Amino acid sequence: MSMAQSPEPLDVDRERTRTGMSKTALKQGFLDNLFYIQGRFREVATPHDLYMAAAYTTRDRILERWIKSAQRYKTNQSRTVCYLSAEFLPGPHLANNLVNLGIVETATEAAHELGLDFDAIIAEEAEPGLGNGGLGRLAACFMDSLSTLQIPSIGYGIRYEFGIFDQTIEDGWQVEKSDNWLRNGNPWEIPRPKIRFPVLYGGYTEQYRDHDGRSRTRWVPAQIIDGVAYDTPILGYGVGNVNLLRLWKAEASESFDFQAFNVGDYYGAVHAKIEAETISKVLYPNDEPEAGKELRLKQQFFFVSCSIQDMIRLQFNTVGPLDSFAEKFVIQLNDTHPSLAIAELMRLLMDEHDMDWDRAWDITHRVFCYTNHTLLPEALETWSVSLFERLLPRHLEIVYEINRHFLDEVRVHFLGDEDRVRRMSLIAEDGERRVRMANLAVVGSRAVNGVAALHSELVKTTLFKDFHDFWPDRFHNVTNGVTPRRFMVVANPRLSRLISETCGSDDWIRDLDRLRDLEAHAMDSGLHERWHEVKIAAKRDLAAWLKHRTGVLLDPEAIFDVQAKRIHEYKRQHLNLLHIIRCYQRLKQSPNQDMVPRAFIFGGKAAPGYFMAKLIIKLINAVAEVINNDPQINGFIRVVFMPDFNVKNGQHLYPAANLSEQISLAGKEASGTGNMKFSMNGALTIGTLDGANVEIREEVGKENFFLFGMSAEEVSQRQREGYHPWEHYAKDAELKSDIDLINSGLFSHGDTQLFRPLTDRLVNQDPFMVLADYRAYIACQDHVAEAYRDHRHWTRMSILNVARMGKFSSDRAIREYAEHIWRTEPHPIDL
Ligand code: GL7
Repeated sequence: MSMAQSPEPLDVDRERTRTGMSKTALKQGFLDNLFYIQGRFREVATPHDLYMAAAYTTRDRILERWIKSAQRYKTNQSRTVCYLSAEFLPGPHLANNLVNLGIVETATEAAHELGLDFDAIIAEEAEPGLGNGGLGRLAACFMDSLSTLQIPSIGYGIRYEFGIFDQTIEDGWQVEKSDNWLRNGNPWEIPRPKIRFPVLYGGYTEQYRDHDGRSRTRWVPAQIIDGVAYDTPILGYGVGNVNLLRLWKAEASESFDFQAFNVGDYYGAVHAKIEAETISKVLYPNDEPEAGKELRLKQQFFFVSCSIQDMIRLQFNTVGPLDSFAEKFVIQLNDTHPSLAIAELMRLLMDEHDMDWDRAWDITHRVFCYTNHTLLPEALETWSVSLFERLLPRHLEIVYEINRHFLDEVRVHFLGDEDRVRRMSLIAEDGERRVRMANLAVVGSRAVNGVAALHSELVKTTLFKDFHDFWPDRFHNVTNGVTPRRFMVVANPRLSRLISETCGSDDWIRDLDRLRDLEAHAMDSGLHERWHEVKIAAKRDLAAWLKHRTGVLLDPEAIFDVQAKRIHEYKRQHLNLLHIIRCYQRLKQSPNQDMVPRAFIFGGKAAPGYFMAKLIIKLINAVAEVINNDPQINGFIRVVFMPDFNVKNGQHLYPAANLSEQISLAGKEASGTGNMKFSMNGALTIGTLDGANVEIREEVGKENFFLFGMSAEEVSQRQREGYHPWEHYAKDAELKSDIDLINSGLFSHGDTQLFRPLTDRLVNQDPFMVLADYRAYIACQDHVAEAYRDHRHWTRMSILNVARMGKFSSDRAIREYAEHIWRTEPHPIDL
């Protein structure tokens, strides 16, 4: 046998044994971990013990690659991407790591031979819910792709002790339960008690002269808290590269504790400890910032300060002098939450490392890049100058100084345009003076990007128009993507197998454009049948899951019409509801009509303080209760709210959807990523021309996408002309009767007031123009129903949707960042 030929199976087996990947090695590893780490033997092990043993066995196999990666990156002095994000939503690690290690089958067989239920073991893992939604999940997808593309990187964030709340539904209302995800231990993280940095708060600054007689600034803080690193390995798919997710936990600074102990103030020391630890205690559960929350600002500075100090440490450990910091590192700011990093790097370079302003600024503005994720004005972060000054007095001085230099440039460039200067300033002066974090992020970064083509265009023409006039080359677009490992291979193994068989290889998992190979089979009736079977099987699984958790029984033959995302008025779950009420009224008026059965499925959390979003959840459940129990409807339409939508539960949803609801008001959803996850799993989209929907439609073909509603341009025109929702209400008899039915008390046991805040808002203000798009939406939904009747045609559209989703892999997004923004290279680690 020549060397070029593939080795014989025996060699594969020997190789797998050597690397610990053989079935025998996995079984032995599992039993050892059960014994030596969990202290259990098979007969008395709890499901959680079994999960822990499986997780450690998997982690053991990642560690060798991790150490190799770290060594290699160090000797190469590799340029490293530091992804700073207040949120990471990785989802359960075990199944994903098995996929990326390429040992799903071996592990399943090993478990089987040990008499274990492997699915149950995988289901045991808690969701690490360290994020709210799209933004945090994007960070996790990017970490997966960075490793898969072999790009050295570190994800920096906060190790929240309590992540996003668990949602339960009680009497139709959302009830929040705290998420104690660390309760049973976290086998994936490695604490690094020696990687610890002091984080300073409060106090004052003073001037002094250094030994060369130069005037310097010293910050005398009022409080010092330590950040301790906790590392989670992030393994790439089918490669040796393992990158680092480094999350910081807040602890009382030892020096401070000792001080208190020394003066005998035991209780004071305990108090300081408790207060310190609150900083990483809990994730703010809002997808937009809550004004003025001091703890939130403390959190942001906490992780940013630790991360920058860590990078400086790494710079000294590898390359040496700080002058090449911007060559060694690129820092990507995931939204404005970490944008204090700009001021913190300036401070450290000047106050701790003796640099003058110009040198420090030269490094700083070359190292940072910033991604904007929203145009919603209420989501743009600002901090009151007084709070900022109280917490970060030195940083306020630095922000002022950045602003002074910057506004001087603006004045020279736009002579006499003081209005523009006022708009571009880092400080808003109208009313209470506030620091504009988005302006800080743009000024401090060499590249700014939006997250979908339309969004990036709007960033340039609306939100940052003044900045784009000034620095046109600074602005980019990188359309979001999602990882096919998590959202296809892990979530939908049946479909993944079918795709691999049809395409003759599983190369699509690392090169999603290869899904195009499916197109050649889009008319193949054999494939149609199997495609349909795969979808039905996923629908049966979801139906069983939902029956168990909600008691509602869905018919797997019905259209599974799914809207799963945060509950927000701009996403317009209430538009979906109006269509459901329309279907209901039609069926009541002519019970014998030939309607295509539908299961309407919702999922999503509402921010705990967002009254209208919570009322929408209540209305969904109230409508569900009436419709599901109406004997005349007889299950023809069903409505169900999936409680606690998160990464883990979403994995049941994406494979089972026929129709994906992406119905936000055009111009409001920056990108969306759920739209991609559904379409990759063969759902067709009903959607507006918003966010990445625009590009999804371009890719899959307009004939395979259900489009409705106003464009972003039409929306702004209507708003300029003056929008009067009550005219729609008055003129459209069906719309009126749908809204009136809500007001009648039918869905609220006769209470005609319960949903009034919602219906009044629609009829009188309707900021997200639900009523303006109602007619078009209903008409489009009728098309959907007609299209679903033709099974062959629908299946063909479904296949083509999957075949043409290549663009929406996060691998493509990361490649674009690497090439156009970061200028980073792959550093492969040999297996
Ligand atoms: C978001 C956007 O709303 C969403 O459209 C986008 O897909 C996501 C990732 O870029 O970022 N912005 C934001 O603040 N949240 C998002 O999900 C919470």
